[in-house]
Amino acid sequence: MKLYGYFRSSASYRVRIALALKGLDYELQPVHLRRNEQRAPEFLERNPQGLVPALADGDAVLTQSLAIIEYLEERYPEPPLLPAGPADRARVRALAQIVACDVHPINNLRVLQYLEKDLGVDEDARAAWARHWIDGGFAAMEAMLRDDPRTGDHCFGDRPTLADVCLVPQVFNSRRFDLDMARYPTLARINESCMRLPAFADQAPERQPDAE
Ligand SMILES: N[C@@H](CCC(=O)N[C@@H](CS)C(=O)NCC(=O)O)C(=O)O
Repeated sequence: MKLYGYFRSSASYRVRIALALKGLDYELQPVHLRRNEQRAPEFLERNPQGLVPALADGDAVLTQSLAIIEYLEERYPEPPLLPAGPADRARVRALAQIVACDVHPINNLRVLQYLEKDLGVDEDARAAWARHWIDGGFAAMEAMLRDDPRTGDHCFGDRPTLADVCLVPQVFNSRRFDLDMARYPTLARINESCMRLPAFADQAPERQPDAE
């Protein structure tokens, strides 16, 4: 497999964690977002959306981090990243989608660049924008997780799931906007539990070969 990604991309970080949790080997092909390599014709042939990550597996080129991770889950079921029961699986997916569908898309590079270049929004206001939308998602996750008996060392029980795979990169991303994690003690605790595992810690952006 070949992963097209960027060290600081949180969607790429999700896929790196999933690959690591499943113990899968792959080749990393960096796509430098600040140099706009995601918009180069050869990358657009792989992903017409011009976004990382993309995962090539044989002739298939997969895009969208959650679709990629679900593909890995189906192809390499062990260890599972989703619990067994349908309602539990829906809960884990819901937590993951708060980050992946409702928080991250309004804070990614192209959105922040649009705010800056097209709408003239200054740096402080862009950071306030990001904090506002991350806070909305994190506050909801905190409320869902805080007193729920299904919460353990991780978002669901004591083993990492898709929800943790999405949470940790978003926590990393939030530091760039000076978000105060003390407001979300359960999320902060789960993030620490995850970062004690090599599959999460080794995939941190600063540890990637393309890190600057
Ligand atoms: N929903 C997509 C989001 C992908 C995405 O936004 N990727 C960002 C990096 S985290 C990107 O490639 N940004 C390039 C740009 O904004 O130009 C996924 O989960 O894969």
